[in-house]
Amino acid sequence: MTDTITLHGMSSPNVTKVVLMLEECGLDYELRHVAVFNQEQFSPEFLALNPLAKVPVLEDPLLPGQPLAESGAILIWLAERENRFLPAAAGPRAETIQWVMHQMANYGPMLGQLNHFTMGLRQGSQPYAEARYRAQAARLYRLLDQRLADREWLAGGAYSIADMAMHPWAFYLEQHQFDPADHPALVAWRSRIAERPAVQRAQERVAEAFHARIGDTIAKATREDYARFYGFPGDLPDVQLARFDD
Ligand SMILES: N[C@@H](CCC(=O)N[C@@H](CS)C(=O)NCC(=O)O)C(=O)O
Repeated sequence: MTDTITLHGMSSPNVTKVVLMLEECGLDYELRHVAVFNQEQFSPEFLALNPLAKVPVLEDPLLPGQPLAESGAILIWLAERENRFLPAAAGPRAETIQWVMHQMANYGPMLGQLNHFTMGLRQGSQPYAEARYRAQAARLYRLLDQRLADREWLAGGAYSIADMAMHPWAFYLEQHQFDPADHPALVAWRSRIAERPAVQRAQERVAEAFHARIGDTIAKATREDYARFYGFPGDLPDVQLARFDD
């Protein structure tokens, strides 16, 4: 462990949300790329940091010997460490944590599954799964838009870790083929956040540390790498991966 904070990650929303917070707090940190498409998350060194083999993981000199996984827990830790972006008063604090949990329990898993069934696999190859997660995503995008219709920020009356947790996920709206015109409050909130200097700095750091590398790791990934990434013990079952289509 070094004297600075180290964030292990890749260019994904769960990692980006932590970089947003590190930048908002003006902390010194190092970003370390983990090649998840090449099984690096299963190396003994990384498994010692997170036995579930997922990024992000934060190593913080203020938590010696205690690498922290789970992006929501990391955001709450940093908010408490810095005493920022998580209101102190009981009601606003509970509301903010509620929306962090909401993102972690609903938006991350459901939108993540929709990504899996629409972006990784050959288009249209899993119609039931695609319809199931598209319906879930529709509910979640609708809720976000309704929530933001009469407030500037998601919770607690101020910009907070709830907004940071949700913001990187909200960019899937168009990729998931929902119409931004049907979600005007969501889109306005997304732009408000994107204008923050800390958000722009975070995006530069993520691009510099991770974006350039992810293309290489995907290009190198074998069927075995994908099987491991998707959690299958042997080779992939008979699914149609867009990446290996001829
Ligand atoms: N609930 C976790 C999810 C973390 C997660 O899904 N990480 C993905 C990248 S965004 C990962 O590391 N995948 C590699 C794998 O599953 O092998 C969090 O929010 O931190």
